[in-house]
Amino acid sequence: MNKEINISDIYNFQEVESEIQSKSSFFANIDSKYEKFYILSMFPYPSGKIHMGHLRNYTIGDVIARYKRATGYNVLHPIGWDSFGLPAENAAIQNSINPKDWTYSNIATMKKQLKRLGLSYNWDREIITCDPSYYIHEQKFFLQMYEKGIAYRKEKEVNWDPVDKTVLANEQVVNGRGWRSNALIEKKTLKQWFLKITDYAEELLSELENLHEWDERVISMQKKWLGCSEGVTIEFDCTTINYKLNVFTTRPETIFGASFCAVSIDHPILKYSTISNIGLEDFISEIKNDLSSDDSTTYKIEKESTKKGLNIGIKAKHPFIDNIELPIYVVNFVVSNYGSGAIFGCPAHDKRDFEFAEKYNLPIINVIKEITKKREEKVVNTKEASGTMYNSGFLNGLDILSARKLVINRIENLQIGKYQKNYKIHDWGISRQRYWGCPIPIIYCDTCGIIPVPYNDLPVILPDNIDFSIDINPLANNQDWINITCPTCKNKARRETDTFDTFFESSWYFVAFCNMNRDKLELNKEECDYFLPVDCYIGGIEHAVMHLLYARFFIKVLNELGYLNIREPFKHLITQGMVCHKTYKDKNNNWIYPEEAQLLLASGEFVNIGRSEKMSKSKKNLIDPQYIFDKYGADTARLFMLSDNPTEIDIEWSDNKLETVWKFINRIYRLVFIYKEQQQNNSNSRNNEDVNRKHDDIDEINKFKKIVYKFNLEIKNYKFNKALSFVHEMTNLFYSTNGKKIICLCFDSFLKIIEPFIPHLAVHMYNITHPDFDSNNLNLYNIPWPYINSDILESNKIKIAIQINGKLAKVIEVSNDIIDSELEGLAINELKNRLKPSIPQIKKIIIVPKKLVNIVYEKI
Ligand code: ANZ
Ligand code: ZN
Repeated sequence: MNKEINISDIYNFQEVESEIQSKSSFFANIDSKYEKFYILSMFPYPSGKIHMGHLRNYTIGDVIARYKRATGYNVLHPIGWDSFGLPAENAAIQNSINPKDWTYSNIATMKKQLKRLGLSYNWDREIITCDPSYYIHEQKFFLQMYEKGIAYRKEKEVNWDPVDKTVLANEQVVNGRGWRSNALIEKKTLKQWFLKITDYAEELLSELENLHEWDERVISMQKKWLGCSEGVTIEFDCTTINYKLNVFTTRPETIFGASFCAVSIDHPILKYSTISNIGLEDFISEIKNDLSSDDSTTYKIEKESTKKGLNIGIKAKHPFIDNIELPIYVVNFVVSNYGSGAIFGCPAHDKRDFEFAEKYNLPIINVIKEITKKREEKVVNTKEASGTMYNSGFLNGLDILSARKLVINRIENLQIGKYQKNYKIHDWGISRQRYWGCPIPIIYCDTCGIIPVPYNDLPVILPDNIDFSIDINPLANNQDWINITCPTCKNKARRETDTFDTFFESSWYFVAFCNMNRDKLELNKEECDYFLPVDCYIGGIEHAVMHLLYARFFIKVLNELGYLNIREPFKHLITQGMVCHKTYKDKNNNWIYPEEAQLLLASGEFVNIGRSEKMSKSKKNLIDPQYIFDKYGADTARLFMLSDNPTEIDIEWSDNKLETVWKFINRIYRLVFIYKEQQQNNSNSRNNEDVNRKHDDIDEINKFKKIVYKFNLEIKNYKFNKALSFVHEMTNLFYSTNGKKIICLCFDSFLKIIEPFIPHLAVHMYNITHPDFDSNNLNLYNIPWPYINSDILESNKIKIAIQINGKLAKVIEVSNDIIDSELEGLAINELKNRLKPSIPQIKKIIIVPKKLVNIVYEKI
């Protein structure tokens, strides 16, 4: 098939991109001949339009998907919509639209934008979580969890968001405020549904050790959130009453330094308090007051709030020293839902206890000779440090860890306590008093109690006819929907009106993608077994605890319910950096958009140009990605997102950079002219090839191969910015005098290499240079990936200096051909070894070729 292609001087991205997009679709089906690869970017909330963060996230995912496809994998690359949640409901209230209509119309807009980007999604697997064919499954999971005791209902004091009028999980309360509304959170007692994530705390913690391909920051945040402490309970006999006060401590070796005991404001011992009831009540309400205006959801008051206490008139006998009696206080820094809600205080070795003891004139007894004590430190936190015990009876002379072991032993032998592991994580409260969510499939009957909706009656569909004019959850107000006959006794009964926390949907959506038979109640086990786990998952670090922890928990449960063979959902986790932009304020100190700032500046008005921050609606430092697609096209947008920085590091938006990328795209595009010219020359000279020319060619071909070899190493590790620097080198080679001769021999490989990054241009250039290319089937599947053997490298060695924050750390000897990411890897290892066990936040890595690598970091 011969065709005439119009080759313009400037790449006509509009025409080319839309043609190629209309002719490409991507499917994934079980095929045991191929190894599968499941690549997933965290699915979007359909807020209205694609923002820069999406663009970066999906570009990274798509490059990986295309690269894996090009290297022979059967790639699953799905997309869907996390479409339940509050914004739809708020929009409904403000603009009187139905949340469903709002959501679906946003989905339509955003889908168009995603298609415009040329993302190689398996659109046939698209899911929308607010669709009953999706949530029917999670209603079933919930009922099965209920049968197994993993889901339970309990009256509990919960975090109440007075603005969004709903309960929030602890994870959704940040510094005492609602994560969405920013309202001060109140405490309320409500009957709520919970999932027993605490039963899985131990596995959630221990399995972190095996997630070698996860961002270490996420691992450390999850560890912190799970909050495992090993310690011991100790019973203190009380003096005046027959009561054993049970305390929890992680530092039992400091017991000889104990000078008081303290309990939380709702501890049962307070019943026996000998002080006046009024005094006690006043104190407790004072503390409660402080708490509600404070961060009441963290487990301990770690903030620098003043320590307050009240002596309750009862004393506790020291378990190891005769005749020593410790006063018991009710205090504001011991919480009821951790350990046993009671402690012994050791002021010499705990900061909070120290402050308390100073205020209330309690003895401060030092029991550890600290080797590394700094002179100015009053309190020595010796948990990890070294030291020797003194003032400590049978523990004298021992180091801290041996003392800890010995005292635990003694406590257990005397049967006054037990070794105990505590986790800080609480069960996951999943009830939300909101309309736009998945209905909890439960019925309440006055006679029969809690009755699960029978499986045959699933899904419980969210009703459409709702009234938003009343200021409560409109479901609770919808009598038609609420009233139902009890499936057991056939009397009148009522439906549960709470809906699931929307994290319920996102905890398993990646499983739903492996399920093409949408309308059935059964998941497709064969597809789940073939495609899961997700091989590479990409999203922002802000999901480190909630989503990523809930999803891990959910998969363990689905495994136990027999749906899945896996117990961990995500093999490799990439946490991409943010897209940042300068911020602007006008003379009245209001945030303004970049365009407004330009206009003001042009007319000589005052604009306060602030530092670059994550693009956000509130600070108005946004650029609409649509602007890039319209002006430069999808390939430029993609390349911009990948060029500058590694995926984990923030990128800075700039028009100039975008312009540079656009120029580079055109420089690549114009290689077709060189190609055509050389093709012509070659066919003219075919009959009189001379030997010298051949040698020249081999030299140049080897140059090309060497670049490809290095490129391959980078792309294999998803170091896209580095890989792209080799695409620059290849392009330069083709423009150089001798390179021009070999362009025809290397061009197909070159196009194959650039396809994952700039798929439209790659296919278009192939189309131009191959007159017999089937223009109905525009892909490069027939070109093999250019794998190059390492013999191509030189064996010469060079010396490279590793610097850390600009200071020389080490000199190493490496191959002359070492690639940047290998060098970075060596520098990062060096840094981590030095900082162990803390984890560095790497700010940047600077490489001076053949000389040095400088790694700049901050401790986190
Ligand atoms: C005596 C002691 C001596 C303690 C010492 C610390 C240092 P982590 O490690 O975070 O688990 N604690 C126990 N239960 C508490 C509660 N309900 N509210 C507030 N604080 C509580 O913290 C464990 C330590 O926190 C325990 O060890 C206890 O104080 C305190 F030099 O016991 B320790
Ligand atoms: Zn009944």
